[in-house]
Amino acid sequence: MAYRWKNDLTERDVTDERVWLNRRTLMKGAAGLGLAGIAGGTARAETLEPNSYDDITSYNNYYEFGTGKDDPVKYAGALTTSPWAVTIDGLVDKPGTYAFEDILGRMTQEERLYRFRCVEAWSMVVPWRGFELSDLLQFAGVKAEAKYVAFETALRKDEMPGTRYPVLDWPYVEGLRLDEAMHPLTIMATGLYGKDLPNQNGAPLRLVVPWKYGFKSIKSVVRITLTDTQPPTSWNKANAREYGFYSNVNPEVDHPRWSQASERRLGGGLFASKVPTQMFNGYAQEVAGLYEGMDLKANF
Ligand SMILES: Nc1nc2c(c(=O)[nH]1)N[C@H]1C(S)=C(S)[C@@H](COP(=O)(O)O)O[C@H]1N2
Ligand SMILES: [Mo]
Repeated sequence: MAYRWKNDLTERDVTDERVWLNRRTLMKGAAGLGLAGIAGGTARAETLEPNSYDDITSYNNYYEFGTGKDDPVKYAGALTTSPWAVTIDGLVDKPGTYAFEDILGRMTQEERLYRFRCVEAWSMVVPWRGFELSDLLQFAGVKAEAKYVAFETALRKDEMPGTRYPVLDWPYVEGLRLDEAMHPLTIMATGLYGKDLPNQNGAPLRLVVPWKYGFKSIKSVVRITLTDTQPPTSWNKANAREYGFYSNVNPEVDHPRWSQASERRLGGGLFASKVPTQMFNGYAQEVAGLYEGMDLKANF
């Protein structure tokens, strides 16, 4: 599928994008975020057009199945995703292990069209389906002492050939500050293009934090833990000099081995074009306030 960049954002473009957002999001957007922000309108106007289903499901990073971009599509089919349960523990009122279906039954699912920017400087636009992480955390009851949320991916050595090698310290773990986790843009995705997530994209349930580098969006989550200390994260453990805890998309802070000023927007196989990377991946209007007063070079 093709994509477009436009210098002028027309009313029609904005409306097109809003059809991916349900009324609930728009109401929240109107109340808390500003409609321009929710519609993806930033300093440089842009039309968000989703990558094709094929692009999104055939070029993946999921190291539990191998480090090649096509390893997940080849091997992730072996992952048993049903039954699935998520343990929610730590500083919550209702700790427990919840069946995936029981979680879904309590959540409101919606469509979200988000930019997705990998730290390797490629990007796509993905029409996710999911629910706000804040709704799940509210259901679990976050205790006043909680300051961070830790996430863990399933570890099944028999189903995940990549985990037989110490590429990362398995299981894959990630973390967010509580205010980042509670932000309305932060979702737990269960699908894309209106269908259940394919295994290579992190079935049945994965985090999506659109203003951070893709590796923060941890796949196939089995544990969510509320803590009062900053949790360890896989890529930071592997190489702290290259990958920080925050990992906000920032064109002004280069990765030690490559520039982050621009990215390759993938699309249609042959067509990938170089586009400037936006601060917070284009979501500055919504999230910059979370980092007010912080040195984003030191807290990369
Ligand atoms: N458990 C787990 N989660 C993961 C990864 C991984 O290797 N294992 N890769 C991360 C990286 S680097 C990226 S860019 C995205 C890729 O998501 P996608 O394959 O759906 O595009 O997943 C992230 N989540
Ligand atoms: Mo990534």
